[in-house]
Amino acid sequence: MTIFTKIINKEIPATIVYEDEHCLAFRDIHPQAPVHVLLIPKKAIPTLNDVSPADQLLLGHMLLVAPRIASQEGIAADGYRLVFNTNRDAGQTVAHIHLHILGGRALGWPPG
Ligand code: DGP
Repeated sequence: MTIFTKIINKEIPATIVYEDEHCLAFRDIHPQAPVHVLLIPKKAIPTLNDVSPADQLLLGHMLLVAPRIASQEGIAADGYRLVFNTNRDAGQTVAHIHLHILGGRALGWPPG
């Protein structure tokens, strides 16, 4: 079990900005931008490499929810970035897939 399962189960606190039956979004504890929200499925999937066709609706749902959160956070028009870090080279530190929603400033490219 990861720390994100504990957040889903409300065993540890987080600043939740969105929740439905399939997913949860909360503010990143180490924000890298003025808006930095993590959107996670309630289903515990370790990495994007572990998704299966059965997860198609869930992942599509997350991509529909993310812009709604961006709009709610006031960054939709100016712009934002969605990131799934996967495994070591991308710096994934929590083995429960999470979609970073980053915005509120001009974001550099390419990533470091
Ligand atoms: P990643 O490096 O892609 O695995 O991102 C994991 C993110 O999760 C990282 O930006 C920090 C955040 N994080 C880790 N533990 C907690 C926590 O307990 N609460 C919250 N709100 N965020 C966390």
